[in-house]
Amino acid sequence: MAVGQVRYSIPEEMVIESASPGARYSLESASDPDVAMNTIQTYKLNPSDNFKLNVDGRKIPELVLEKPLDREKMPVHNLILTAVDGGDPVRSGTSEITVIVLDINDNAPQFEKQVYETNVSEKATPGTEILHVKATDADEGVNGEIEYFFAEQTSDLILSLFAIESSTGTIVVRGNLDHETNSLHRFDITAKDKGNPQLDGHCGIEIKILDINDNNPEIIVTSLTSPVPEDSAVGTVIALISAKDPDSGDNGKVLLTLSPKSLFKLNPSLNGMPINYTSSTKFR
Ligand SMILES: [Ca+2]
Ligand SMILES: [Ca+2]
Ligand SMILES: [Ca+2]
Ligand SMILES: [Ca+2]
Repeated sequence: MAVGQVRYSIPEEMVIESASPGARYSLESASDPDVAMNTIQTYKLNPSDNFKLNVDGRKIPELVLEKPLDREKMPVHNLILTAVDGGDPVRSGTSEITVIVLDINDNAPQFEKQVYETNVSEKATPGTEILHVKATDADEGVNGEIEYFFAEQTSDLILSLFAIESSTGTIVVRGNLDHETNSLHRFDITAKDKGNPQLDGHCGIEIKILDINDNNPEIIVTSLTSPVPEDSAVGTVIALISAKDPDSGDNGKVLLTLSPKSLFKLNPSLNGMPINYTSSTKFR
């Protein structure tokens, strides 16, 4: 009885092509020099989820793919074909069949998170690393090699402010960030494998730009009575002023003060700060 080893390389199933179910792989028939009942009567295959055995009229066994192969689940299938003769005593021989499943690019890169969020100071300089994104791809070789890019349709503003290292997924500052102009940036990153055809995956990025106190307060005089008549009564409103500071929180709060020797007083008002003339001393 033949004892041998057979090796097959079969692509994992993708669509209705390559090794789709029903594909047949002819196995050399085992040879048995005996004749009649003593020659090979049956073949058996050890249990397999993906293959079954078919023996045609000429008693040539063939391996039939019953279920798609998935290299990512099982890259190698070891099958044992047993040939049994009809003699007495029964004799049998086995062939080891090794099926190597060839990779097809059937997995898209997948990011570890759907959305990555982080904060960066508006004073961060170009080259500062902000964030790492990471995607994985279950395929083999180039089918599983990933590169990172900004998604198509990413705005010119984003492209001017941030950069991504395609091989590492590191996002760095590229331009000058400004909390006062944009305190939050949202964009998408695409991971592409190098298979043919190429598959891709996406994730979202949200970068908050943290404020620093980089703006001086500005005083705005909205109305002013000038000159002021010297007999103005104490309490006369002579100017409405306001102040603004585009920074956020305490960085944008403004405290207005007048020099202590001033003849004027600051009073809060709804729409600005009226300066009241409060001194009884007339001024010239
Ligand atoms: Ca694959
Ligand atoms: Ca892939
Ligand atoms: Ca400020
Ligand atoms: Ca600021």
